[in-house]
Amino acid sequence: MKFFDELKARGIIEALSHEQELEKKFNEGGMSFYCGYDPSAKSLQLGNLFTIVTCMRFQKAGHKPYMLVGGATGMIGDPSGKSEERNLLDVETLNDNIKGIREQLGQFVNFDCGENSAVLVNNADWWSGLGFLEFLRTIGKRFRVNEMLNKDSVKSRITSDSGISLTEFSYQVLQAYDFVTLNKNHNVTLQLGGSDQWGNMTAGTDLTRKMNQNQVYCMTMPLITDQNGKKFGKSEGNAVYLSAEMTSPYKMYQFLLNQDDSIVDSLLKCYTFLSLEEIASLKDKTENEPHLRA
Ligand code: 383
Repeated sequence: MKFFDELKARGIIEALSHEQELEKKFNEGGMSFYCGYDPSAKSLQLGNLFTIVTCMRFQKAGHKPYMLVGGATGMIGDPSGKSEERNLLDVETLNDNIKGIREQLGQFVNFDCGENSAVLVNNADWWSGLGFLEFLRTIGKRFRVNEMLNKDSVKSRITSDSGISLTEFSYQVLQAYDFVTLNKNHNVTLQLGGSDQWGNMTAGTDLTRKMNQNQVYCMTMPLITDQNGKKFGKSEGNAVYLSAEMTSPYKMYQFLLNQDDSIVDSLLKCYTFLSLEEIASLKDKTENEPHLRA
C-alpha cells in the first residue's frame, strides 16, 4: 500500500494544506519535515506520542525529521486549545524540561540512518539573539492583525473575560517564523502537528511564502478522544507521561488496558506499527471473542 493511502486508512490525517500535491510528495519520500514540542513539562505525554510515532512513519517512508524543542516558544506559552492565560515558567524549570524532552525525542526517531537521519533543533537558537525592534521591522510587518485575530486560538479568548495577553497573542508569529527559518536553513517544506496547531501552522505557510517565496505545506492529525469524546491520554484528569518516573510503566499499561473496546482499533492504527491486516484480525477477535481478552 502506498504511504499516503496507509496514512488515510489508519485515520492519521485530519487536514492537509494541499491534498493532491501532498499525496504525490508523501509517496515519493525525500521531504524534510518538522514537528514541535514545547517544554511545558519535564516529560512528553501520550498525546504527544501519537505525533512522534507519525514522525517515525514519515521517516520510515523516506522523509527527514527535524524534531523541534521549543526553547523560545516554551517561554511564551501556546494559547491554542487553552481557555486561560498560562503562568510563565521560570528559566531553570524550562532548562530542566528542555533536557528531559530532548532525551525523550532522541529515543523514537532514528538519528543514525544516513541521509534521512533525524535532527534535533531548538528555536531558542534563532530567537534569543533577535532584538525587539528588528523583530517588529522584519517579521511584524508581514503580519496583519485582523488575520491573527481570526485564528481559533485567539478568537475564543478574545470573547472571554480574561482575554489574552500580547505575549500569548504573539505566539503564532513565533511558530510561523520557525517554519520560515527551518525552510531557509534546512529546506524543510512540511510541518506536522495535532489539529490544535492548524492556525499556527498555516501562519507559517503564509509567512514562508512572503519571506522566502517558497511554498510549504502542513498536515494535522486528529485529536484522539475516548468513548466519551474526552481528550485521550488523561488518567483521572492527570496526563499520562512517557517518563517512567512521572507515570509508572504499570500505570501506563493499566491505562491502556482499560481503554474501551470501541477505541482500541483506532489506537492501534495510530500508536503502533502493526499492519492493517493484523489490526483487522485483532478487531475481529475483540468483537467475536471478547471473553478471551487477556
Ligand atoms: C513550537 C514551535 C514550533 C512548532 C510547534 C511548537 C509547539 C506547539 C505546541 N505543541 C503541543 C506541545 O508542545 O504547543 N505550539 O505539547 C503539542 N505537540 C504535538 C501536537 C499536539 C500539540 O507537541 O497536537 C500534540 O503533540 O502538535 O498539542 O515551531
